[in-house]
Amino acid sequence: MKRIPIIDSHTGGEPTRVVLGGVAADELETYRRAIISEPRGHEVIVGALLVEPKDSSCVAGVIFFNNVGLLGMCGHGMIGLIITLKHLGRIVAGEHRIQTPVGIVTATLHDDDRVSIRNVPSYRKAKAVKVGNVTGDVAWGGNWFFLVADLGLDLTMKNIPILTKVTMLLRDAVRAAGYPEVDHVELFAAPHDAANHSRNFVLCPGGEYDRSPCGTGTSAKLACLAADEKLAPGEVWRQESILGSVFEGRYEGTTDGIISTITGQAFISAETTLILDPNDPFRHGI
Ligand code: PYC
Repeated sequence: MKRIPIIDSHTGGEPTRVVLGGVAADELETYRRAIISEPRGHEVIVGALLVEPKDSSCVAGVIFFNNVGLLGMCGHGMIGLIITLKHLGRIVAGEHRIQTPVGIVTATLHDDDRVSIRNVPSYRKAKAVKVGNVTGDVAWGGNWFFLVADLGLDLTMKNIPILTKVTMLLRDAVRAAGYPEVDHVELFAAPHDAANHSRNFVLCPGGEYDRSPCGTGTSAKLACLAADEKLAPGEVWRQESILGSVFEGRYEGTTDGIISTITGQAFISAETTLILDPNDPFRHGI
């Protein structure tokens, strides 16, 4: 029997599964789908494999992954990881550096358990890219996004099938238009709660939608707002998800783009061990 200890959490409704052991970084591809996909998981889960950091100033290293591959960074996942490390008694309130494959992220665990993550640098690569009759920006926030404002579709739960279909078509189109790196698509509309600035729908690489407002997507949005001079450094941007959960973002300017800080909250939802029975035909996931 293969045993993989995990802790599950969710950040604004979006799940994170932290893998505490049982899988080395070079074995991740072998076990990735067993950890994420049915029958032990669900396609929407983002995995976070804890690894030894190469940089000794970091409290941990992490490799994020999902049902189709690896993720450079993951905002909601980083918030979930920090709450998991607190749950394990490995960290207390304060600042903690975490090494990711795309750079070091500084996370602050606040006394009230909110978490702020100071993300890797974000920037807009291309403004007003036209795909058919849709125009959007291509930006990096730790992952690659195509960001489209006001497509005219209501960003509500009942529209999730059509929003998923449209964003998948947009992703194919923007890749064909010369941006093959784009694997997330983010639609924006007016917020439902007047306390917020915007509502989003985010298509993730494996075809699922982000239940949270998407940390890296919010960083990409801030990079576009900064480039358009629509948001000043230090000003707060409240991004609402399709569920109504909220991340608060702000940025500092740099010559290479922006450094964004995203604040949210995560909750532990399970602590268990996955078991892969060698006789189970679905031990590696469906
Ligand atoms: O919060 O950055 C994020 C994220 C990426 C994919 C799912 N969530």
